[in-house]
Amino acid sequence: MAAGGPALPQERRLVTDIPGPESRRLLARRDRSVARAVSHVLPVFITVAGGGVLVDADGNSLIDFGSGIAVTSVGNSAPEVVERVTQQVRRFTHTCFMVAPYEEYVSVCEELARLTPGGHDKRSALFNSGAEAVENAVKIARHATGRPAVVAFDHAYHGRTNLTMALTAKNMPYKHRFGPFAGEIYRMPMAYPLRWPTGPENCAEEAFADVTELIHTQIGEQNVAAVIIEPIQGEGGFVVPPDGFLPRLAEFCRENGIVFIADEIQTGFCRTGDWFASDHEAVVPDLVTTAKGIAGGLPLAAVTGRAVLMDAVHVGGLGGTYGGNPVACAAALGAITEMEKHDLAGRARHIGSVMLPRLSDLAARHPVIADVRGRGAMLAIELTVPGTLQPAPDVAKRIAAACHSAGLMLLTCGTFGNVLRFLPPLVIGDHLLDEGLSILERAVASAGPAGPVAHG
Ligand code: PLZ
Repeated sequence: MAAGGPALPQERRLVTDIPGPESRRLLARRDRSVARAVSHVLPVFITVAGGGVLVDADGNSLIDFGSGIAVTSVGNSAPEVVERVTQQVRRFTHTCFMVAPYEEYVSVCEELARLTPGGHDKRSALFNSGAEAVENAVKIARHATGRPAVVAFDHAYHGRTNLTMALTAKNMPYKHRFGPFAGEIYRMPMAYPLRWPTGPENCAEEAFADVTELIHTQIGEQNVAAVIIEPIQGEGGFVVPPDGFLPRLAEFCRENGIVFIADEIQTGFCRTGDWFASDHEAVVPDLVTTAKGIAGGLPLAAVTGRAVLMDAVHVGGLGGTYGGNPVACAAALGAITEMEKHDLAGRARHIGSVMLPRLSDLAARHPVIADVRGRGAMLAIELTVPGTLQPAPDVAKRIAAACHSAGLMLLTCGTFGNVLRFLPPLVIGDHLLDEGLSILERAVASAGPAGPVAHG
């Protein structure tokens, strides 16, 4: 059995079409047994992965610019993760922390207290998925404040469960015909520099003024339990709010007894070049939700926050059968060790410094690229009909398809489906970054013009 991890040859290698015959055979099996609603970016079946590559059932080795949606930041099957998970699986796999506790859960909560923003007294509770963490953050905020309303933003993504669908902004594919949705969710304009009506230079100031006025007139500050925001929006298009917006929002929450929740599920654990994206402007959220990168690919999520808020909830009020599963906790402790040992926050900044100039050059040559944005190893380009803000999702789809055929795993995102995002594992080698960027450059050059109908 071939082993993954960093020892896997770090090379792009195409030996068949993408997808190849073996993947196509598995896809036919998939079609007969798996719900079609669960879809794929690229239907190649993976057999082994590590470092910056994914190897498929036909023996193709793809460059990974997706990290399984910002999860395998430490690389697939990272040595410390494999080691600790293996040991833990041999010792015991489950007790349920609510039945009988174990040290690994406590250690993860200690690490979360140490690494998340702010030096205040913190507590954490562990869950299985990002959506579950968000749900619980809202439960905690409502319980602690005794208030009902929750404020979320345009272009937000917080999950696919009922409450988190209500928080998520985009209809297709996340919400369409899945309602009715949870109540007391209020949506506010997002500080989106490229699309701010009076220009990016006014965005921070005016967005903050709009949000606070809408909260005042439509909800009433004293009715708001929480404001939840992704410090850099993920699925909604890698929207980076302008400097000043997040600190002012956090301050407004503090002044009005509103719990400020940073959803760091996609941005957290070194992805943006800091431990957390909130660190960039020294924002200290009251509650932080984490998942994805926390555990090197095993399912684990957390809510971490001020002890007074977290411990406001009655004993037994939070939990779940699998939350903080010991194997997932062992993986998290291994992943955090990898991040510190290899300074992966530094690696994320390095990746940004390699990719940003190349992307900016590309944008200068191709007016279909309206914006280059992001931080660290969370980067994106937004595509529009040249000279306009009209989204060009058709061009994004063609570029992604060309990259896929050339052996580069690439994801799209955005409310309008017109953003190409780059989320390589933080351990990816510079030669693969370089090769991936060259593939992207060729795909952009041959993508052709934006079509007349641009919405999807
Ligand atoms: N909050 C900021 O990015 C997950 C979604 C993929 P779960 N993003 C990937 C898809 O199409 O389902 C995400 C996120 C932010 C919450 C979540 C939800 O995390 O672990 O997918 O539930």
